[in-house]
Amino acid sequence: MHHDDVEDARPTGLAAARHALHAADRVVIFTGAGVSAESGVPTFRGAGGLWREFRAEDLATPEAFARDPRLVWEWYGWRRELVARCVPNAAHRAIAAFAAARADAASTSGVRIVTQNVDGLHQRAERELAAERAMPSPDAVLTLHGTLFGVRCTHCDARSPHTAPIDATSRATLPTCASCGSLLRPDVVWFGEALDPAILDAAFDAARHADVCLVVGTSALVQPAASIATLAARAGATLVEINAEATPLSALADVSLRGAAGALVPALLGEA
Ligand code: BJW
Ligand code: ZN
Repeated sequence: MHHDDVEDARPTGLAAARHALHAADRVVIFTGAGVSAESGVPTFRGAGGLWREFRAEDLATPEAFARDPRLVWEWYGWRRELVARCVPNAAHRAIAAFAAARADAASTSGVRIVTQNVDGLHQRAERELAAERAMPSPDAVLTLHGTLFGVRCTHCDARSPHTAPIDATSRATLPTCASCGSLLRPDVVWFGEALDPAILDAAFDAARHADVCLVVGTSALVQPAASIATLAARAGATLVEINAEATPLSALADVSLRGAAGALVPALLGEA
């Protein structure tokens, strides 16, 4: 398969990608902020990617937090409240249903969901589907960049879930560690910080063994996450991309579908 002109390739590209995905034993679904855009979660780059006058690169760093923890917590507090009001969209639901259907099948097959997102919407879609079907939730999403709904101590590294509202009116009102009293930080991965090696290894491993890698809604600019797609392609997987725009992966993809995840993902993964 070759990456053709998008206009001409769309119908055949979609059909070919559908076939590849439904015939595959092992699938990796690698997602970014674009999969949640239609839920109302702002993306990082491009239109609407700014919070006030700041870019993600200005706030998502340990240096920014050291300089002004109140400002950084204010941003995270705002995002938490925003995401808490959002719900999974048709793309999250189609991914959860596709993974659940494959979980019932033979154990050699499987779907690995690997996300850069910290919004928890894939997990919520999985839990909602499991509840609907009165089945246990798989809770198997690999989260490369952490979660908005957790904290980590800046001193003793203790981690815990944290969903209470953040009072970022001053440095003194920010959340502190129950065991050592130090400042808590969001449990996310900032620029210049290492990803959890166990999670990254599991994601790379899944990529290396994938028959198909479906990439949805990521600009594919941030490393090492973006290597999941290139690693899968190099190891022989069919690479399928869904994005509103062209990305550095588009030229490498066997099929590159240009459009909204909320429409294209169900078209690709749903029952015929
Ligand atoms: C739609 C749509 C719709 C919209 N339907 N599509 C130079 C070269 C290579 C690497 C580096 C370099 N200089 C520095 C680095 C390293 C750096 C990096 O990659 N920088 C690049 C920006 C150049 N990486 C790191 O620092 C990483 N760590 C590291 O390398 O550690 C080394 C180390 C080892 C050992 C010890 C110590 C250190 C860490 C990266 C962490 C990234 N963190 C963030 C913040 C997370 C917390 C938070 O959310 O606040 O992760 S940054 C931000 O970018 C976030 C995202 O997960 C990540 C990726 O963004 P994503 O998801 O792709 O979103 P967008 O907005 O970019 O794209 C959205 C896409 O959707 C667009 O393409 C749209 O078209 C599309 N779209 N609507 C379909 N409806
Ligand atoms: Zn502590």
